Amino acid sequence: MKKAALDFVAGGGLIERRSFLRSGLGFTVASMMGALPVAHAGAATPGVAAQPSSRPVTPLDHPIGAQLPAWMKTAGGADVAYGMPSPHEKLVVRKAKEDAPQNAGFAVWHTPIETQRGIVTPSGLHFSVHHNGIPDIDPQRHQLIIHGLVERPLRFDMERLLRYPMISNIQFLECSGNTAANAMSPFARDDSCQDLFGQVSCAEWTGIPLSTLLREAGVKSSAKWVIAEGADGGSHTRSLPLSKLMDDAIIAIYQNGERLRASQGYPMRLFVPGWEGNVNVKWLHRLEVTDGPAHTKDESGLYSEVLSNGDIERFTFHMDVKSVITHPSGNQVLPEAKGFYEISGLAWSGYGKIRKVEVSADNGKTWAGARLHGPVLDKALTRFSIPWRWDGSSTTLLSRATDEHGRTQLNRNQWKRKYAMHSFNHYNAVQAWKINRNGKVENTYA
Ligand SMILES: Nc1nc2c(c(=O)[nH]1)N[C@H]1C(S)=C(S)[C@@H](COP(=O)(O)O)O[C@H]1N2
Ligand SMILES: [Mo]
Repeated sequence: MKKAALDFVAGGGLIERRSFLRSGLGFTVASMMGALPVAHAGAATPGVAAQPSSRPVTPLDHPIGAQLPAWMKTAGGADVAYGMPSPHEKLVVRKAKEDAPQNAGFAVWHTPIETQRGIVTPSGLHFSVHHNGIPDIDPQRHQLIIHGLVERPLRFDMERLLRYPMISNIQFLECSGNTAANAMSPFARDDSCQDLFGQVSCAEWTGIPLSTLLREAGVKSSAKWVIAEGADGGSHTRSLPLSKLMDDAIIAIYQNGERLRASQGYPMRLFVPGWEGNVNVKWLHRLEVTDGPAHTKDESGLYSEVLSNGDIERFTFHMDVKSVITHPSGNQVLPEAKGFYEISGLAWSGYGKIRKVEVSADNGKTWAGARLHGPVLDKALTRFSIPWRWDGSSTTLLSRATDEHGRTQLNRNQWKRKYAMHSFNHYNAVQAWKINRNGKVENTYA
């Protein structure tokens, strides 16, 4: 059959995904790859975006006799009580942020988002930020207290709390300092996606709607805010508007179907969908209902933004719309020029659902809509992808997300003009990855 021409939707080799998927046109991933077998992306470069090579199977390919691998000739090994990733995946791990003094109680660990597919972050790879280490809490002795401007102050132990009706949602969590290096560094650091974007994760969070407990306590009419305090050594404390907590916040007890990891706040945390990481108080033990914010140490200095005109934005809770191409991304190497690749990435918005993601393969001259993979959930990571034929020349890949409210991403120059020189929180500008002729992918400022 004669091959029809591929439909390109934008410059730089972006392919119309329906033309690619349509049967009968003769475009297979294999037909679009170069003639040479592709070196398989080994464990040394986890998550590299190359497709594996495929070629017709010959009789010689069938393993027979002595060629059978050892694992086909002997009984397998024993299983374990709690499953772990394959030892062959041992390079897929969280990474401690270099400039955080890990041993001083303040620690930041980044998720390797460029090794993930789908939208859910495995619990052991969830990013974490601890201002004062991980407390070793005995769940038998842990209590949650609700007091302040309420009719009936309440005290819950775990046993009582676990009897309440629970809800589950798949939602992202992002530190307001995620991608700060690209906001602050005058030159684009040659870092990986994990280094630059690893302070975002997405999990299924299960717990008790806070509205249930606050209603039971009977919130007084003068109440406007709630002070949430953690039981860690530094008593991490944030003030939150009562309206948001009544709306969709939960006391999270489960993460991806099992009890919270210690790193994520065992035995319970506040989960505030779409809002900056640090208000999601881990190891939660006290909620005080008040008529105003407390201006705690954790909110007055650390988590405010300075605008270029000198004004300061305080209580900037929402994480804004943002996206990043994870495949291919910084420090990866495309194994073959002039080949087919699937560009894939993640988009999210603290305001709601992602409506569209546009991708450019020619540094912003032209754009094409990527496919959003379902489910597209409220305040969750959303997977997008678009097929791409790289012609081997140096180019720059960009992604730009828009959410259901029409909020979209600024480019870096626009973002830098909006905020003061050293501002870095809530950085959500369009990310650019440079593709070098030798296949190396590099962080760049477009
Ligand atoms: N009690 C307590 N809660 C905390 C913190 C903390 O240090 N102590 N760190 C906050 C910050 S800055 C972030 S970004 C999120 C990170 O949540 P995670 O570690 O589960 O990813 O937790 C927040 N909640
Ligand atoms: Mo954070």
